[in-house]
Amino acid sequence: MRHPKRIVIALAIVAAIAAFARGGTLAENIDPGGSNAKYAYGENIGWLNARPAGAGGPGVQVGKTRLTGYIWAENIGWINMSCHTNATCATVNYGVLNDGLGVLSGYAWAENVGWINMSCLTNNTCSTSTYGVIIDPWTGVFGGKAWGENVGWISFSWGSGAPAAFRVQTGWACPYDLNRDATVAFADLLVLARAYNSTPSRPNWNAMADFNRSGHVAFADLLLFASHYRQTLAACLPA
Ligand SMILES: [Ca+2]
Ligand SMILES: [Ca+2]
Repeated sequence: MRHPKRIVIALAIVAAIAAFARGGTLAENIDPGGSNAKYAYGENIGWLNARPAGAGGPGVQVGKTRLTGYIWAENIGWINMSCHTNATCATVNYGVLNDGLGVLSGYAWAENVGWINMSCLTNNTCSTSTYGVIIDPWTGVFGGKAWGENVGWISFSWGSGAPAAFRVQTGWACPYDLNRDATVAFADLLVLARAYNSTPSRPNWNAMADFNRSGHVAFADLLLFASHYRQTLAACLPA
């Protein structure tokens, strides 16, 4: 090679542009607690990371109407949640949709293995095989399975007792509806009041009421709660 330095620089520029294209306008919201809650598992393809490169990286952003961003799969490379991720919808219009309450549908695109269907709802095949990926709107924890046309099942289900490192969790959630009756109201305030001023070692500790994850149910949590008071679940969920 006559100009190895130029080649190295050119490759670095290409890599930087690619990184910008993937992460430039994205705002991933996976693993809000920083507990490695970012992994799904494919029966034939191993681990999938919904927050590659960590905070501010090209990972998945859950929004009220759609998902964008990328999952990195250790054995098959990038999986794009939507043509909106990289502004390619004019070429092929596809993407993973959110019904606003956490029920997903639509297709993701894996650069090396093709389409991944997030739900039988996408193509009206639920009478044949009932499956799909859902996000718990109160906790942001993913559940269920997706189907890859060439790779089979991809599981987001590790059960409620699974360690954080075996699930995908997003900050897209309404934790303030503590009793899960779909409204943020007085009954939820009573739950918060019971845990008020507690820390993890206290008998009245309730991690669900520590909205800002400070390790102390305190005034800051009450303020967060108040800012969502009397909202319905749908109104409480972030845009
Ligand atoms: Ca409630
Ligand atoms: Ca707190």
